[in-house]
This record gives sequence, structure tokens and C-alpha cells, in this order.
Amino acid sequence: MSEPLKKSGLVVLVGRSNVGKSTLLNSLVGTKVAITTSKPQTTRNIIQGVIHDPRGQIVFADTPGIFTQVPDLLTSKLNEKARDAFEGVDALLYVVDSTRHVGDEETAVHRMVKQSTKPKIMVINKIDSGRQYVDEYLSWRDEFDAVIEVSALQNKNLKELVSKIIDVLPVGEPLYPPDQITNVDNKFWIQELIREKVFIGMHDEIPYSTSVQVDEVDRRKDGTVYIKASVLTTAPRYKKMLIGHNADKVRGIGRAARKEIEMVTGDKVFLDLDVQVDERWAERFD
Ligand SMILES: Nc1nc2c(ncn2[C@@H]2O[C@H](COP(=O)(O)OP(=O)(O)OP(=O)(O)O)[C@@H](O)[C@H]2O)c(=O)[nH]1
Ligand SMILES: [Mg+2]
Repeated sequence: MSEPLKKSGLVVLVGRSNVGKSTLLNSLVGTKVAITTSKPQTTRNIIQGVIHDPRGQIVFADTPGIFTQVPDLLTSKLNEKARDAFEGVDALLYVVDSTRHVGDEETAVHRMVKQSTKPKIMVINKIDSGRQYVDEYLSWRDEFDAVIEVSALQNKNLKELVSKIIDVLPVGEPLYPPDQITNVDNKFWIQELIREKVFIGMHDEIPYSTSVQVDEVDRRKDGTVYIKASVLTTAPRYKKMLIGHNADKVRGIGRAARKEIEMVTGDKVFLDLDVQVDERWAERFD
């Protein structure tokens, strides 16, 4: 008997902000390709992660969460990115959060998802935190090719999810070479890691006033990796808060980022991190 033909396809992860799309991507791929925080609007770029499976290859595209509560320039750009990501995919994973009510925002996202003619799987996430609102989501069950309850954080039901995805994917050639698991390059990954530490270390509107720019990544003769980066923020008062008393804030952010880069790469890292005012970074963001 001949072997079954292999499946291949691009699967987009869509949903509201903070439902756990990036956490799910990382757990599926088995490594941290996307940053995750407890704050909404963490993801700003489409990040791909790949599963190489004997049955085929799945390329996941993580998207910025759809977020309707702050009508600023960055939010509208992020929502547009998320909407554009619906195009040209082979299947759609609609990620919802079992710990939150379906509200206006979810209803709007659901409407978008419903319009897609692609195979669709509803992923009800965070079931480790209880299943309070699961029934609200299950009322949409009939619109989906499959519905599955998972915990991205605790790797629960993810094997079953992968099987359901493979079922709906077309037969095809792999999109990525066998040794590659992401489209994220080194510089972007460092930028994102620093941004994660800003999101974790700062509160209220400050994370949303910031972006991170990596200017230099250079391996020195002694093997040390020298990184020069800046946190950009839109106002002098935010800059002051990001620097903190005796520069303790920016130092803490830099230290946390450096430690993680060192842990992941095994390199000794010197991270030269400063804070700069740049009122217009969101205008340039694309
Ligand atoms: N209890 C629990 N928490 C989870 C789970 N998955 C994600 N989270 C938490 O939910 C929060 C948001 O996770 P993210 O993965 O950043 O969410 P996201 O959907 O990518 O958010 P945006 O990028 O802002 O759209 C983080 O604090 C995660 O730790 C889960 O399965 N269980
Ligand atoms: Mg995310």
C-alpha cells in the first residue's frame, strides 16, 4: 500500500486580544517564537510558526488581537493586519477565552470569522481556569468544522487539535524547509523580547506608547554578543517613567531581556539599552 499523501497549509490564529493566541502558537510549535503578556495588544506583527509532522506540515500565522476599545492609530493598524491575515489561508483557528463573556467585541470578531469560507476550527482556550462561559461559545458549534477545548498554557488537548487541523488541510508540498520553524529573524526576536519586558515592567498606557528599535547586533572577538537597542516612546513624561528613579526601570527591563537572550542562545550578551522620545513611531509602523 502506498503512503497517504502529505498535508500542508497556512493556518491563521485569529481572535480578540488576550485570548492566548501567541501562547497557543508557542505551545504548538514547542518553542517561544512569539512574546506573550497578560496585557492586551501584545502582538503587533504576523508571526509564523511551523509544525513538522509525519502527516504533513502546518504553518501557523499568529495575528494581533482584534481590539475595539482604544480607537488610536496603532489599534487601527493592528486590526487591519489581523483582518488582512484572513486572506490566502487554508484554514482558520478562531481562538476564544472560556473565562470571558461573549461581549460586543467578541460578537464583532465572530461576525468576521463567520464570513470566511475556509475550514474553521473554534479553539476554546484557558479551560484550566474553569469553563464558566464555554456554553456561550458552544452555541456557535454548528458553524465550525470542529470545536475543541484546550489549555495552551498547560498543553492540554493540543495533540487532538493538531489532528483536527491536519484533517481539514489540503494535500500539498511543505511551505518551509524541514529545519525551519519560524519566519522570525534574530534581530526581530531580540526586539520583541525587549518589548515583552517593557509590557511586563510598565503599566497603564505606557506599554502602548512604546516601540523597540534594535540598532546593532554584533559578535565581538571575545565571543560576547553586543546589542544596541532603544525603547521609543511618544512623550517626555513616559520617557522619564521608563527610565525610572536612578534608571532602575530601564535597567530592570534590560536585565530581564539580556538574561532571556543569554538563556536561549547560550551566548554572553551585553545589552546597551536606552530610552528615546519619538512621537511618530506609530505613523511609521507597518
Ligand atoms: N490560564 C490560562 N491562561 C492562558 C492560557 N493561554 C494564555 N493564557 C494567558 O493569557 C494572557 C494572554 O496571552 P497571549 O498569548 O499573549 O494572548 P494573545 O491572544 O496573543 O494576545 P494579543 O497578542 O494581545 O492579541 C497571558 O497572560 C497568558 O499567560 C491558558 O491556556 N490558560
Ligand atoms: Mg499575541
